[in-house]
Amino acid sequence: MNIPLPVALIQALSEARAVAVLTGAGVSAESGVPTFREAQTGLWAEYRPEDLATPEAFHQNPQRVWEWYQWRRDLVAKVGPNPGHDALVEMEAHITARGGAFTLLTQNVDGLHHQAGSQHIYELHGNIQRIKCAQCGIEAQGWTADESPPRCQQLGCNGLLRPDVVWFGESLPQRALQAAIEAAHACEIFFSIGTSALVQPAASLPLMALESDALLVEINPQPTPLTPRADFALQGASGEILPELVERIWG
Ligand code: BV8
Ligand code: ZN
Repeated sequence: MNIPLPVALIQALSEARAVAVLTGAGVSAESGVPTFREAQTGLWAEYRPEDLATPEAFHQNPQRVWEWYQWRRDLVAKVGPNPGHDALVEMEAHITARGGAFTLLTQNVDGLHHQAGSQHIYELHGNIQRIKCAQCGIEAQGWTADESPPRCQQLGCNGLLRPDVVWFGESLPQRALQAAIEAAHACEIFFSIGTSALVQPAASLPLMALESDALLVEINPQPTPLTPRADFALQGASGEILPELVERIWG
């Protein structure tokens, strides 16, 4: 790995009592999950994710949206966590072992942080593996695949099932957002990893951390609107930088 790790960052992370981490699709890229904004492939190539991940798209063409998520669920089911996910599990273990606070705020809906073993996670945009009814909101435990999308089996409902993710124009889960805001204000170091820092309100969390005098660390191969604000902008892949950072501190 040829990205130099600033000594000041190593020092600060060795002593930090409270760390918050915001992750985006880039953290799952090295697992083989396409990032949210990179061009889609195959039969979805003609669609932009932002146009499919909306209530309007689902209302207008429930089958197309259901099948896009089914394609993503099948893809995610075939992959696993990468060294970047694993390094975050290790970082959390070391920081909590010394009595510190570690909070993982993810925009990702693929569940890979859970799979890797991270503990203190808030899924700001939901989870693609969870299915709920668009009508009564109840989580579906199973469904018959004869319809696309399948129908809710709650007595008398028969609503359309949908992924339990936050679509554009929908509010984030209140408890997760509240916890994220608190963690951003309470932390000494805030990591923004693998996110284009475009989607609100998640993209405001690093700014809240800066307002509370936290050190801001960005890990991303491309510059983002956040890069100029970062105390440490590490330009590279999370699957390379995070293991190196953990190795340097906790060896
Ligand atoms: C809301 C779930 C309102 C679905 C997603 C204020 C200002 C402007 C706009 C708004 C605003 N407030 C609200 C809006 C509208 C909108 C918004 O933010 N629009 C933006 C685009 C301008 N926000 C909303 O609608 C939110 N809702 O605020 O509701 C409201 C308020 C009150 C009452 C009612 C309503 C809801 C936002 C959530 C949308 N859902 N996902 C699904 O996944 O299908 S967001 C979607 O984008 C994904 O969750 C994704 O995680 C997220 C962010 O994208 P990134 O993770 O950053 O992914 P991206 O591809 O963009 O970038 C990847 C990065 O990784 C790149 O930089 C790349 O270089 C890097 N990378 C690549 N490889 C690697 C890597 N990094 C590290 N290592 C590597 N190897
Ligand atoms: Zn229902």
